[in-house]
Amino acid sequence: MADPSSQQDERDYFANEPPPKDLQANVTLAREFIDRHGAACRRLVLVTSGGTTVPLEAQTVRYIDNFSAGTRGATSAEFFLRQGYAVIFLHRQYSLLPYSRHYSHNTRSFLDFMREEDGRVVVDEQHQANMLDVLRQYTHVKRDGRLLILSFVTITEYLWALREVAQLMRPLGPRAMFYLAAAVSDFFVPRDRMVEHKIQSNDEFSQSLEPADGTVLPPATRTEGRKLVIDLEPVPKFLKQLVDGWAPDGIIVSFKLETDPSILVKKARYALDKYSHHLVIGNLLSTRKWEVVFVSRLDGEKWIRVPEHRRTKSFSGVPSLVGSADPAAKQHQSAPSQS
Ligand code: PAZ
Repeated sequence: MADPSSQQDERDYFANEPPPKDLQANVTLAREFIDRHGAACRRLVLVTSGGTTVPLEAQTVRYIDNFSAGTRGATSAEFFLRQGYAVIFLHRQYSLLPYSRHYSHNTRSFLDFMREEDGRVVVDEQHQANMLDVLRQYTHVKRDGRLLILSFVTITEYLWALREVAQLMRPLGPRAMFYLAAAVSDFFVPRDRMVEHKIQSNDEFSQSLEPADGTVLPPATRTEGRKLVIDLEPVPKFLKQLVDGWAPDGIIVSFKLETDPSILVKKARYALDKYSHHLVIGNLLSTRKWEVVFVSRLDGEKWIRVPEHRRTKSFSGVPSLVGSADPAAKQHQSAPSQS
C-alpha cells in the first residue's frame, strides 16, 4: 500500500532537486527501448551500477562518493543478456561497462593485449580466445539492440532516471525486473542549502545563501574557524516508492552492502520486511567477490559462495547467476578482468 509520508517525501524531493539536463533525451531513448522489447514480449531488467555522488557545491569541485567500481552491475548485466533479457544499464559515468569491463579499468592498458603486425593491429595469441568470446557476445547483443546504456553521476541524477525509467517499465508488470546494485547515497545536500561556489578553507570568504522566498537556512557546508562543517540531510527511502508506486508489479532485487558481518543478515531482513519486495542480496565489502547472501521470504537466508580454488583475481561478480555447471560461464569468469 502506498505510504502517504513517502509520497510527500518524493514530491518534496523532486520539487526541490532539479532534473538533469539530459533527462528528456534519456527518457526518449528508454521509451523506445521499452516499447520495442515490450512488443516482442521480452523480459526487461533495469540494472543499476556504480556509486552516486553527493555534490557539496552547486558549481561542484568537491563531493562525497559512494564505493562501487561497477563490477557487480556490469557482470550481472552480461549474464542477464546471456539469458535473453533486454537490459537498461543505468551506471555511474566512467564505471565499468558490460563487455568492455574485461579490458578496461585494469592495471594493464587494453593496448597490452595487442601488437602490430605488417602495419596492422592484431590481438596477441594468448588473448584471442577470450577476446573472441567477449566480442561475439557483444556483437550479438548489439545486433539485437538489447542493451541501452544510461549514466548518472549525482544522487539526484540517479533518482530522476530511476523514477522515470521505472514508470515507463510499469506496464510490463512482472516481465520488468529491477536489479539495484548501485551504491546509493543515504545523505545529501539539498539544493536550497547548497552554496554556489567552491568551499573556502577560511571563513573570511564563507558564502551565504540567497533564497528567493526570503527564508534563511544555514548553508549545509560552512567553515567555522578552520573547521569545515557538513550538515547532510537524509535521502528519502525511494525503494518504498519503487515497490508501492512506480513499478508495483515488477520484480525487485535490492543489494545491501555492509562492513560489519554481525549485522549483514539482520539489515537485509530489515530491508525485506520494510519494503516488501522480492529479494535482498547482502554482501560484505571485504568478501563481496566470492560470497553473497540471498534473503527472501520464499527461501529465507541462502549463502552462495565461489569455491576457494576459483577465487582468482579475475573473478568478477555474481556467482549465483553464473552457476558452476555452466561451462560458458566458467570460461567467462576466467576472462581477463579488472579490480
Ligand atoms: O560495484 P562493485 O562490484 O565494486 O560493488 C558492488 C556493491 C558492493 C556496490 C553491490 O554489490 C552492493 O552491495 N550494492 C548496494 C550498496 C548499498 O548497500 O547501498
